[in-house]
Amino acid sequence: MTDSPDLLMSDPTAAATAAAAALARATGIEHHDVALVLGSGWVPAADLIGTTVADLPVTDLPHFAPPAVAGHAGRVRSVDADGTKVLVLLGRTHYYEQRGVEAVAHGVRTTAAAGCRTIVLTNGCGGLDPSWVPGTPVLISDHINLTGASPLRGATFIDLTDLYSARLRALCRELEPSLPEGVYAQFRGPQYETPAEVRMAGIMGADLVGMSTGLEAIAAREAGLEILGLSLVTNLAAGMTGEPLNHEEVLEAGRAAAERMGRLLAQVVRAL
Ligand code: 8IG
Repeated sequence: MTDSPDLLMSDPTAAATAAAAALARATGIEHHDVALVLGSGWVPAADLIGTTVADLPVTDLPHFAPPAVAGHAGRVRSVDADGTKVLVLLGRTHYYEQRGVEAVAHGVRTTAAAGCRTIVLTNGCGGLDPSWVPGTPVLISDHINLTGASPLRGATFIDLTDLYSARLRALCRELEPSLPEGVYAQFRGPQYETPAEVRMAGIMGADLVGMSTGLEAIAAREAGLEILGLSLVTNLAAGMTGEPLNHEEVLEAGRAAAERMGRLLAQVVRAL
């Protein structure tokens, strides 16, 4: 099928193949090894991962949407981490942008088409454990998808057991034994939760609330990628502190944690 603006909707896999081909042309790197998606709070850590080989706006690649959120950079980078070729997406398309699940999954599918076998999905999120102060990194152990959506089409009954690789979580805990684990509940957003929704998520078994990673993880599993999920708790979830939530606090927690997260990611991509 030839490329056209409609390809993302008619054949998302072909759209990802087209984007990966454009990426190879733009970066000069034919195949990448590891994908890294940097969410809110993680972008300042990007410079610490390795040597930047190429850096371009995602909109230079076919079927990528421009970033909708301040603090979501909308760039793609090829980084060399001691020989490991890391494809870094700085920013992502969220489901609440209403561009469809195809746009949400396009970045993940492009990394698979670019040769990646492993993907590290990061996000900024709200935490339900009061001991997790803003700036605490948490390994995602599982998720609860509360969006009502899926990136899959048709009778695609894929298994989500061990979606967030136990092997990769164990590897992270070898690097940083104090890393806690938690279940991530994905809400549609863009509004933050009500305090009652946060209590509901806790009763359901969630420890983290966010707006991104679950749908991407499902698309990544379908694409055959091994998945590591890392959340940065940038705020306590709504209703837990008595203070309202604001986006500036999220960005500040990311800036404050950048060095620690950068060091962690640099170690992780080298150990995969
Ligand atoms: I950063 O408290 C960030 N993203 N749903 N709730 C949800 N998403 C978030 C939150 C939060 N903080």
